[in-house]
Amino acid sequence: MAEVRTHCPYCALQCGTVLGGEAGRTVVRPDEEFPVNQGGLCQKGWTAPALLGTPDRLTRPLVRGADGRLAPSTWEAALDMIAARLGDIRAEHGPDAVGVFGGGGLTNEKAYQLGKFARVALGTSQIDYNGRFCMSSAAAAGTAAFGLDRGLPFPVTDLGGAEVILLAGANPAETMPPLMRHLNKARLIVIDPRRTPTAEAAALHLQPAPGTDLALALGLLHLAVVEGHADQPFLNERTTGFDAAWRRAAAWWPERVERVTGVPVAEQREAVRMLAAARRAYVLTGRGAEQHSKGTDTVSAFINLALTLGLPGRQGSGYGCLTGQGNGQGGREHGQKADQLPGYRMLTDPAARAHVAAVWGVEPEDLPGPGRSAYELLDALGTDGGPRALLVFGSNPAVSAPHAARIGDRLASLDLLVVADFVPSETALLADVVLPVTQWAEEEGTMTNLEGRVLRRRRLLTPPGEARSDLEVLHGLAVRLGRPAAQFPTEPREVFEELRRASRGGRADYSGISYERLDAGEALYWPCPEAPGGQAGPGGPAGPGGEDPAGEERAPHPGTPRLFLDAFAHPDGLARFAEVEHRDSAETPDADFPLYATTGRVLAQYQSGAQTRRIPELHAAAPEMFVEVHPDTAGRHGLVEGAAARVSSARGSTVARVRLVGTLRTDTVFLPFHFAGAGRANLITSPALDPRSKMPEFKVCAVRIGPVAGRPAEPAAEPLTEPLAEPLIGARP
Ligand SMILES: Nc1nc2c(c(=O)[nH]1)N[C@H]1C(S)=C(S)[C@@H](COP(=O)(O)OP(=O)(O)OC[C@H]3O[C@@H](n4cnc5c(=O)[nH]c(N)nc54)[C@H](O)[C@@H]3O)O[C@H]1N2
Ligand SMILES: Nc1nc2c(c(=O)[nH]1)N[C@H]1C(S)=C(S)[C@@H](COP(=O)(O)OP(=O)(O)OC[C@H]3O[C@@H](n4cnc5c(=O)[nH]c(N)nc54)[C@H](O)[C@@H]3O)O[C@H]1N2
Ligand code: SF4
Ligand SMILES: [Mo]
Repeated sequence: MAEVRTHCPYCALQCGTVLGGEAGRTVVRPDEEFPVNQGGLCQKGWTAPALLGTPDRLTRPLVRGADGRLAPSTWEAALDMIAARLGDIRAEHGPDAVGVFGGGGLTNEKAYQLGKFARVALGTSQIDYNGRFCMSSAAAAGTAAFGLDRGLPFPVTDLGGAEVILLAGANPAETMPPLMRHLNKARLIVIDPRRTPTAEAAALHLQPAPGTDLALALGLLHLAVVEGHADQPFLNERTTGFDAAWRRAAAWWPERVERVTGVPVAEQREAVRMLAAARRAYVLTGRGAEQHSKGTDTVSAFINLALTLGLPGRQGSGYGCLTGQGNGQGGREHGQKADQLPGYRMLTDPAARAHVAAVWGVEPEDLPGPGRSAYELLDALGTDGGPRALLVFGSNPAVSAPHAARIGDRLASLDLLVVADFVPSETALLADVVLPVTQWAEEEGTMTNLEGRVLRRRRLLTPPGEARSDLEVLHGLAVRLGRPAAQFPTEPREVFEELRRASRGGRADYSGISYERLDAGEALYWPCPEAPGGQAGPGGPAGPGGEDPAGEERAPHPGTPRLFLDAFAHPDGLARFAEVEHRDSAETPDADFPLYATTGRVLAQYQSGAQTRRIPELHAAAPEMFVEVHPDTAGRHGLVEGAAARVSSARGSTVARVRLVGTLRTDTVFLPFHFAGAGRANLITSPALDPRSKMPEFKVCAVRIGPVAGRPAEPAAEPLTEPLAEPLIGARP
């Protein structure tokens, strides 16, 4: 039986798998040798092959006809039609009238090519991607503190050597189960308003009100200093800016923190004592701390705490962000972000523009400037001055964007919506043209996991029907838009070779990484410049590199598993404290909307659910929208276990089945965001954005909750929400 070593198609852990069998009978098992999952897989990984042959898999292009229905078409007709309409829209409204929305699940090659396609073939500045909704706050704070943003600047296996790990707003027991093998060796401190399975596994669970982590982190820093745990030699030698940060934290004495967060003083003290007493400790953040209108400052406050204790830049300790999507790390390095060029370069940097323009064979002045961030882009669709056409690759914003009803209206107002996907996602169902693409097991490429290690995705199967790879789609469109065929290759390896050159000398330098080295089994973490070993300081990004004539004789650069051990990546080598202050969430409970709502994930569903809702075993495990409510709160609002509830915010409402959870805060309800239609959590979420990262406030809005009108306050018998959207071939909703 043919077998390939590859990786799970879902989250950033990118568990190693061995895939075998043939179309219709593909089987997966964990790769025992891959150190991240060490033979483990979660339920989603085990069942991933089921999506390859899902009954409503897209295998032919679909074009919406004059009757308003999507109907099968040919690739020629579909691509010709898109190119012609894009041409008209550009001629009438200019190049920025076309927008592109990418995804953190795309391979490095696709993410790179998508950014190049937008800037070179479309000439538009209007490109961003769903990673903006994911780890952008951590990226902004990490870059500011360390000069470089690699989610974990150390291998995952290092976590197994820690004595204490603080998890702020992360629930890996459900979102990355195999990671718990490493985490469980330490005593965990979990900060989460809910008593999650991760919190159950913790030595200490701090349960703040949603949106108050910034005050809590300031308070922990306060205690660390007044109780004498500041690492003074480390502060002097390796950091700058402590005094300004301390001036803020000095005012956050424990009783004040308890008043704002609800976390008792004794628990704050215990957390600081545990961290300070550990010889090796980590502070890790997840979306719970990051998806706020103050997400960047909140992460900065946790980094301040880690720096005060002297954790970052030391082997066996540190700060990290648990990046989420399969290629959430690589997806933010190669230029699909509004302000970025490949190699994690900035679009506003003249040297970066000159370097990348030379690789692309264009003039630097022809590269557009930075565009709108993800929510701002979606919010501007079809408005005066906003894009009139949108191409979506690897996202389902009709379900996953905040204030989803508004975004649904914006998508519907476009002159042209094109969605490339392998399933009829809720966004695809709104499109004028749907392009069927290949899935993980049918394609080659690379992914960069949450530790910055570059991995090979390998092909086992031939694509079904007429499905094409995203690279082929971009090629077909670029050629029709008048670009030379050779400028948009369709072979992933060829694209990667170009990506290497484009990233050379950038912050995320991949120039020393090749398919050959990866296929030979090397574990390569960026930066990995083409210069031989020792040319790039392990503490910082590679220099211009790659041109050392002696390089050929010496061993190639080994990559950089651990960053910052000698120096942080700022020019002076010092880490920077951030002067941050607590502020309220954009919305706090009031008389009309007396409760906090927060949102997140369950084990059996992935993201917008477009993939996992189609897998019978996962659907059975998590079939419909629910809302977690404390029994006292439910009682006050006329709800019982299993009843149909309406949860309403200032923007709209969603329908969910009540789950009584005695360990939840009484002022908070929780909703997963994996469900579609009337059960979308994002019908209620707030589009307030972080001013720096432009991260939406997915984790806090103010709501009221009650029985669905006309229904008795008793357990509802029938399913509340449809698992899948309307039949594919149908009128535009
Ligand atoms: N099963 C599953 N796994 C996944 C995914 C999935 O969709 N499903 N998605 C992947 C992706 S893209 C990502 S980004 C990661 C996300 O991984 P996580 O960050 O672990 O996931 P979330 O459930 O979004 O948020 C984590 C926790 O934050 C808590 N929280 C809510 N509000 C607050 C707050 O104000 N403060 C604090 N401290 N905590 C708060 C929630 O109760 C939740 O338990 O998961 C990845 N893995
Ligand atoms: N309320 C609330 N909303 C949230 C969050 C939250 O915690 N709460 N979390 C946010 C976060 S962290 C994230 S990451 C986003 C994710 O939200 P989305 O961006 O909607 O993520 P997915 O559901 O993974 O959508 C990916 C889509 O692309 C398709 N796809 C997958 N791989 C490929 C590919 O290689 N090529 C192409 N063309 N298509 C592909 C899939 O079938 C799917 O339809 O949601 C955000 N929204
Ligand atoms: S933890 Fe993530 S990568 Fe591993 S099997 Fe589950 S979804 Fe796949
Ligand atoms: Mo994410």
